[in-house]
Amino acid sequence: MKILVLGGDGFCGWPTALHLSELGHDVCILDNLSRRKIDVELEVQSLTPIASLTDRVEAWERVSGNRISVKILDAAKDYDALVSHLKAFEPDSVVHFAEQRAAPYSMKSAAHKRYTVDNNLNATHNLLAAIVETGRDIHVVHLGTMGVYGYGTAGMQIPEGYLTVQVDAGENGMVEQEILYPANPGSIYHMTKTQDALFFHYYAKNDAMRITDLHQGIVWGTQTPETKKDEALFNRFDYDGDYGTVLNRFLMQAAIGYPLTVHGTGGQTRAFIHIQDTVRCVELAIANPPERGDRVKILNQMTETLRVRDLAQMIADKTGCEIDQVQNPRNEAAENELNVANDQFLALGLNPTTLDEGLMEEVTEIARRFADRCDKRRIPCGSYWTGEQRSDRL
Ligand code: NAD
Ligand code: USQ
Repeated sequence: MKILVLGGDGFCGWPTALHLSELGHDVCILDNLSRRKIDVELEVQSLTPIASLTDRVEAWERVSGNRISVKILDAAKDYDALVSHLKAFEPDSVVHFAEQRAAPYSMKSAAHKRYTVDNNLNATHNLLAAIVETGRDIHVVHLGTMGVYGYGTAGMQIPEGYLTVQVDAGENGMVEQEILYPANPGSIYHMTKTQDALFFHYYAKNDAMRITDLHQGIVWGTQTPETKKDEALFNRFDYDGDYGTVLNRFLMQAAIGYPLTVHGTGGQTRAFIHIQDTVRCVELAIANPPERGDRVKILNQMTETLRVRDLAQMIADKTGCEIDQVQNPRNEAAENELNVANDQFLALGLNPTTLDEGLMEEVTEIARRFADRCDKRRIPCGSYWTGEQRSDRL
């Protein structure tokens, strides 16, 4: 199959591109390298040294014999070039990772909010409009987020995208409808994903486009069997206060003896998935597309839920690292319960990788090995959700 991976230079996109290439697909990476430029803006680097995209694909060809082609292009801005590339490469599927994905980065300032909205909504909408313009039947697999459902306590199991509701229609009695689960974003970044969902709903309905939206939890880990094959294939590892996600941050903090930065009481419960399962889920989603004319196929891409303070305690017990309860810079529920359905991926054959000692060890090993690359000044979160929180801090 021919597969175009938008955002294929990023944390999830790179190991996915390698995995799809390993399976024998003809893969092309499309990326504007914006994530590397944001590292320069934030004066931080991936904890793992990462090779340039050119060196990455050359190393992959050397170790696997498979060629991955590269197209440097801004999907949010270069619409005509995007159409031309879709016409030239003729993909069967497009995997769409190409968005600004950090909630704290999206909340740093008005400029960051506007950039995140412009980039994410235009990248997604340009892709959909461009596919219609090519006239080809291309399956779109988009990486969405569990955060579209919101992080309150739902009091029920979170379904996979759709909710059956009953409305009292007066003299017409009770009316039953299936609706998209009500959007409840917790940051500007998460809001862009809820808007993406409406674009998908519309294009599936109007143009019979085949679309799969993967509502993914927080990804942890760094290596996959393919990225381990050569140092030039190593995946990025974000640890800073904007892009580092909670579990990888804690593993890195433990490795360098930095007290684990639990926000508030740490009562936030979140969904998690290991990077090896991310790439496997994308493989399964590509192999099982919806039919033309079907509604958007939505799958919850997560394997376990954990509370932040339990996560911190687990890592502290294992490493002896201290826990520091810091003021929460985010505007989010201090405590929440979370119960998520993920039956579809399990039925398709996903065998979940859970947070076991071996894997944690592996990540900690990576963190220890590259500890000298860590700039401790970049660990605290300096992005506040509200002006009040910012001034409390000053
Ligand atoms: P990332 O920032 O590491 O990768 C995104 C890639 O897309 C980067 O290489 C970037 O340069 C590229 N990109 C961004 N805007 C672009 C544009 N306009 N044109 C072309 N390329 C562009 O992020 P990631 O962690 O790999 O996340 C990928 C996707 O998965 C995101 O959409 C994110 O919302 C979703 N996701 C990630 C996680 C996680 O924990 N990392 C969890 C759930 C969902
Ligand atoms: N947190 C801490 N300490 C830290 C960092 C985070 O307690 O040092 C807390 C946060 O306050 C939050 C939770 O941990 O309650 C998760 O934060 P996170 O940064 O790990 O994850 P989040 O901002 O939700 O975003 C990440 C990805 C995003 C993806 C999302 C999936 O960056 O792209 O969409 O996870 S989900 O959370 O399921 O919506």
